[in-house]
Amino acid sequence: MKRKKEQDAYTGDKIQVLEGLEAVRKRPGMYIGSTGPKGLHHLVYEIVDNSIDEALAGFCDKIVVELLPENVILVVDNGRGIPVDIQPKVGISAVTVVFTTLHAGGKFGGGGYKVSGGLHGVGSSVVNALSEWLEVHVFKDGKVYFQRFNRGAPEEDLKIIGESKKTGTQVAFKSDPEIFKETNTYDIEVLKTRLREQAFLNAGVNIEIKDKRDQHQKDESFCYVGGITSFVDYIHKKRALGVIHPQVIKFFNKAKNDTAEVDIALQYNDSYNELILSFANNIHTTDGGAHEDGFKRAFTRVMNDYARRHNILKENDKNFTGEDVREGLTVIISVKLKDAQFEGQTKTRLGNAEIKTLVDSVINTEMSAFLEENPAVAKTIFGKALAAARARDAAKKARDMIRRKSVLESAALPGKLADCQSKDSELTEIYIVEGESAGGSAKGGRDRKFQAILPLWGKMLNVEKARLDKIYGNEKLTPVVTALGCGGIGEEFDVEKLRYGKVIIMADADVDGAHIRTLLLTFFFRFMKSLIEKGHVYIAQPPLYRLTKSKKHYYAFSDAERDTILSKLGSGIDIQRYKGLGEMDSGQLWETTMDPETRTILKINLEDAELADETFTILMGDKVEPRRKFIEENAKYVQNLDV
Ligand code: TSJ
Repeated sequence: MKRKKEQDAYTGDKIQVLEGLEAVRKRPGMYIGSTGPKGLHHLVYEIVDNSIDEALAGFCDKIVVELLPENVILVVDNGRGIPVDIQPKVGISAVTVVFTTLHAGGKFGGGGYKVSGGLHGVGSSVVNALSEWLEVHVFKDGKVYFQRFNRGAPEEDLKIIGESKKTGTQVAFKSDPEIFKETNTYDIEVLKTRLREQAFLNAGVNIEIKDKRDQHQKDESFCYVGGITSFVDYIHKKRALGVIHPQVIKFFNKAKNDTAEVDIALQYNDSYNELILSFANNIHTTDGGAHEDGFKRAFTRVMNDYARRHNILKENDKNFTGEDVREGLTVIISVKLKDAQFEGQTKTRLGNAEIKTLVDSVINTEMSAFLEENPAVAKTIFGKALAAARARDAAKKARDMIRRKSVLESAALPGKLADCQSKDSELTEIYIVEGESAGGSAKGGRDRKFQAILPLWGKMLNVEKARLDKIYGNEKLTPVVTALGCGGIGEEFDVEKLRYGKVIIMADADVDGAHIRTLLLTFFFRFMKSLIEKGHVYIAQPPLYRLTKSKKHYYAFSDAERDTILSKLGSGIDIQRYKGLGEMDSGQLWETTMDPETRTILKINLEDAELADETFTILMGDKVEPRRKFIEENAKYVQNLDV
């Protein structure tokens, strides 16, 4: 029996060793998710994560990330420097092992939990395997060590190339064009967002980013002594949300055996949305998991307990729901734990059930204590929760009424909808069109086999201020809900029932059009999120100009394009500027904007929609100053300021 066991273990080890960097180059997607821009950015995070680990170990407080010309990335830290000594087992330097062995990361660290590790936690050898070249400098023991790799293979052994008093690690790499579709798609804003987030999650670490490709980009450095407290602050300021109590509330708890810790910061604002951002080992767990579930459960219980004890909820009142007590709440949950288990398709859900207990106990003791010690804040918070509970009640009544009504009317499709003939949602599209006259042109121009038209008009309601009940009752958006056929909004929305494969928003290229686009995207983002997640939402791109020369028409979709066409055609040309969709006749609208053969439509992803949500909050919020600032900053992008 014993012999057999040993044999099995041996076989297991062997398999691991055999899996070399060649496997990474053969199936890069398995290791970094994709070979598109996401994967490219992922390389940077993998390298930076190593420096963050060094910072968390207490040996480094400064990390610099540079984007260099030719798509080269440079990361430098002032830590101890990767160990250079020869590993007895393999007879090569630890540096070489780090860059040539899969999953070598963290092997040299002493105890504790290795916290970072990117989406897939694959480490620096994967970056090396996927780089045309990679160079590492280690500053250590008064010397400068250097090694260069080509597509993962060392050019020479690690060697000493000079002397230096400083310590640290410097890695430069150029992603391999044989692997990545494009290697020039580094987006400084994407990198900044991620590095800023990492600076929030690792309080006190200074992360600097420099874009050396572009003279005009100013360097930025992120360092937050307040950690996730500053994160909550930042979110509220950035979204121009007013807070309803002055201080961010912060909790911290550590497991007795030191295998896990929980960090939570929260604050209420005067909006009706909840925002929970959760992280496990510095990885954004967009699908939540044990830490988030634990928080929600404990938070709801603590809030109800307090409300009962203080007679905020009377004997006959029902308990608050989780949503009631989280309305307007922004929460950051950051847990660090040994052997984090990431689940789900995208590995963005934390599995470790044991973390629930830790989250539970910190909320139980500290949130209760906070409420007892801060009765004025408690009063404000529970005022909000009570309002939310009442609104929920009203929403339910409104919903029931609509259901009853729709049964009576046999769930009729909206009267304004010009439906298409096909019922095959793989092929069909619905155009949501602003304005009655544009709706007319679209109905005339469409291909009725697969294109449906739903015109909307009139002033829209303010989604930000309205709760579910108002949305249900609103005559402008109800037709959208019914036409899509997904059974409602929020929890009732079932994307599987969607009647059209593409939902295309078609609005004018002016301020009002931008407003309606923002509003619809915000509506989808908040109440039909999976519609966006599944990639069903698009923006139509109508032309801005029509140029006519000798009875031939040319359409321009931007000022630049207009100028190009002008310079090609020469002079006495007629230029028509389209102020609105309604100015185009059916034929023109089909030809320029609706014909799948010639049109351009813009696919909306979750980030786009989130941005719309933020814009919306600014545009609709009570605060005049951020709105004025937003309009000023964006005035130059707005084509047609008819104010
Ligand atoms: F992984 C990597 F090579 F890509 C990389 C590692 C890239 C960058 C930019 C930095 C680092 C890195 C590694 N910075 N700091 C460290 N530290 C260690 O590897 C280290 C140093 C000393 C000891 C020790 O026990 O003495 C242990 C470790 C893990």
